[in-house]
Amino acid sequence: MVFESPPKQDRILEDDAPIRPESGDDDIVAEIKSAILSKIVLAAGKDVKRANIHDWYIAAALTLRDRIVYQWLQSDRAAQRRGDKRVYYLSLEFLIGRLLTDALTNMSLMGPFRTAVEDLGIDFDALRDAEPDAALGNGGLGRLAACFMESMATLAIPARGYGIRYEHGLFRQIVSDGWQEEFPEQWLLSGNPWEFERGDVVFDIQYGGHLDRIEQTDKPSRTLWIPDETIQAVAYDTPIVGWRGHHVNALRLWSARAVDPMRLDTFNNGDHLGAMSEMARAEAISKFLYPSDETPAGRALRLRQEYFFVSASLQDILDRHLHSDGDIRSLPSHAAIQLNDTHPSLAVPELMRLLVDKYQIGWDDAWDITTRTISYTNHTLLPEALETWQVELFERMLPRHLDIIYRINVDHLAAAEKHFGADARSRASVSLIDETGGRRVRMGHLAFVGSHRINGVSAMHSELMRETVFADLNSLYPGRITNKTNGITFRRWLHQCNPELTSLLQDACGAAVLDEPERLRMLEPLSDDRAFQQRFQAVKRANKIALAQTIASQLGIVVDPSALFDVQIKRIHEYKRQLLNAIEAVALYQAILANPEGNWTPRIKIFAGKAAASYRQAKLIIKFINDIGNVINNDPAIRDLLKVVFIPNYNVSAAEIIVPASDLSEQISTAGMEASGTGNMKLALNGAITIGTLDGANIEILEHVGEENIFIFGMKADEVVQRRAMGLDATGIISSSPMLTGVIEAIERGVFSPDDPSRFAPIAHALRFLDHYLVSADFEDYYRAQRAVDMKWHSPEWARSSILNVARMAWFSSDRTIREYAEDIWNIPLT
Ligand code: 26W
Repeated sequence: MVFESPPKQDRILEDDAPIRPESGDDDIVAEIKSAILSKIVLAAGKDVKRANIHDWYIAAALTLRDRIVYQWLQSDRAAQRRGDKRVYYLSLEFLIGRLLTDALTNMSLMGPFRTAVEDLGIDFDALRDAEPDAALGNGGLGRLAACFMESMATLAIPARGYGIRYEHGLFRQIVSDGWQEEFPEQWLLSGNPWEFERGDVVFDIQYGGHLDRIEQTDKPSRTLWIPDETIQAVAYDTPIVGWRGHHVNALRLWSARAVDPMRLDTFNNGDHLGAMSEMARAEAISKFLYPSDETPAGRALRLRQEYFFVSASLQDILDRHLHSDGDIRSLPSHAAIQLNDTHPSLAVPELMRLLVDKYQIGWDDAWDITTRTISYTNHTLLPEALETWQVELFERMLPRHLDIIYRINVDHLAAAEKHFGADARSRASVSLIDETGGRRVRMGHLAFVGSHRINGVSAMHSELMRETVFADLNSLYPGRITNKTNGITFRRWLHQCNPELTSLLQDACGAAVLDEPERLRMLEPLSDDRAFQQRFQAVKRANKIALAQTIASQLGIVVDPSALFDVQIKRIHEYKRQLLNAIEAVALYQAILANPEGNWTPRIKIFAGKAAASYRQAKLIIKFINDIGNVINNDPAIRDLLKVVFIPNYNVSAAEIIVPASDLSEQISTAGMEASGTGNMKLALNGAITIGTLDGANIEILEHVGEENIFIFGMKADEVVQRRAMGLDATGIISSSPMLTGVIEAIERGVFSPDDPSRFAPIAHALRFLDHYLVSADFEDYYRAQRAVDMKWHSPEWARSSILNVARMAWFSSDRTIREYAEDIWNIPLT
């Protein structure tokens, strides 16, 4: 065997190893080749001659995994020995994408592996593309969790991510005749080489049943929960390698299974079919990711999922803590539990249940332990996305947890009464139970009350948390809300996805720029240097040619790489306003038709994103984009000055191709509605200039890049509130804008849907009378800002601004974000 002894550490840890060495030295390449060949035979059980590209991918991944495992065990042992505090990141979503290139980059083994694979006669890029994209998340929140896992490993913070091992991740999107269709995703179909099934880490998860109160003479009464359903959670661990391979953490995902059929009454009564259906019911819990984004799922299965992963994770955390420390009371000094949105809020009552019912700790002590251990990140203030659950459903599924929530609420409302006095409105507004129209448990309030820190994800969002949704809670518990502006991992979103730019940056700022992103500042004096601008633009052009090839081969649309690539890639949602971008395309189309000889800037408008399957208006917007594309792209009168392209099945891997090829980044949400955004950071880091509203982290991007290097337009958050208060009718705005009138009338005439002229009536109607997202209200200013983009595109100022965007993005590294969490929330010292 080739890898019986640990690989030579000096190779992996070399500090100034280049990101992509031209080729590894001969013996390491030979070692890798021979290991890959043995994996094909011994792990896949195949003759090398019969191996297909997928077999090669599995063999390469297993070969790399062997090297990671040594480092992983070492990281764990070292943390254990030092008694380090650990972070537990609880998230229903981890949008990790592919792992091979990530792990290769971070292990500094990209060069040797590429050489080894190609020496074996295999196309490395094809092998890389054979890995399915792990899409265990919907969008921003799930991708943030993945970036954070990588940054925690990079900063050598002992951490573990906890989530669900969904058998089917986010649906595959097919665009058929312009309409989105959803198909199940099958990432596990051909096996997953990264994970380790932990057959010995299994917990019982219980639901339903009833409570018994046991009165005790000299002590408070006790409550016994007698559940009527038990299922099991089995752990699967995936190693997450930090930059330079110094530290490796685990992502632990739970898979649901029925208890041993021999333990099922139905089975023992001879009802084998009944037993099968019980098994299917248990396994349903980890079958699908809920594909909703910003709209509550509202289904019992979702609540079952939430409890399933929370309970398994907490049992695991407490077991581990007791094993290493022996004293359950010291939990807050050894564990920080971070709740990624409200989806894991049940951690609050579950930790209380385990402490009080299982470990017999008094209520007040248990509450102190709980609040000192847990903290909560909020990712959205959209009222429709704030999770609540019907009390009746809760009581049926988790009676003991509801009981605990009521008990927490008693103390909490007593504190509220003291604070707010007779003000019943404030008391009702902070209660864990919403009594307006059917009683519901407020998961955001529950997470807030059970946490010592609550954070928003951009400066503006955290401020709006204090002023709006959590205003009363903030007044009751002042100082708990803090801001942690999001970040992105530069390893994936620069080094790996844009290797050519990375080499140029290494040339310009020194190789250390890979470890110290602040060095990007050294680009500033080069931003005016014509020779440097040309090198920078040559990289961008090469990336655009690659994207153009993908578009041509996938969609049959030919786009000119010298045109401006105007990109909006994200979930499709009305508040993100893909519609504003699309109607601007229509307005521009009409303007070009009216003045074909004008000095127009050739543009390719590129859209990509998925709509929740049940979100009708978002799906109609996808159809609208495709239909206007059909008309515009095929109209010879505009001579290719404008094209509209919708790239189907947007996912992490698609983003890795689109982001480096973008010139203009569309971040145009209605002000006050996008909590942060992280795509805005990825695009700016790769040299795209932002056109955006004063929303979320755009504001901080503006502060960093400077106002001459970004295009800002539109109403501000407070103006949005004022304008909505005046009503949603946009008739006045439309009549004062001939351009907008022209656009809406064309939509209504069926110019873009001649086969069904009324198809887009709901869109025209919203633009005219229900302008909740201020698409009509912001249209003129957006159109103006887009013409300023056109002007700048033709001047050397474009390259300058683009370079300055890259130069000034260091602060948006998720390493910075994680350092702030470690200091202010987790209380973990960093060296
Ligand atoms: C209950 C249904 C549901 C599901 C998901 C409600 C809300 C969500 C998420 C909070 C949606 C989400 O991904 N939010 C995004 O989080 C990113 C990371 O912080 C931010 O950058 C985005 O602005 C925010 O929309």
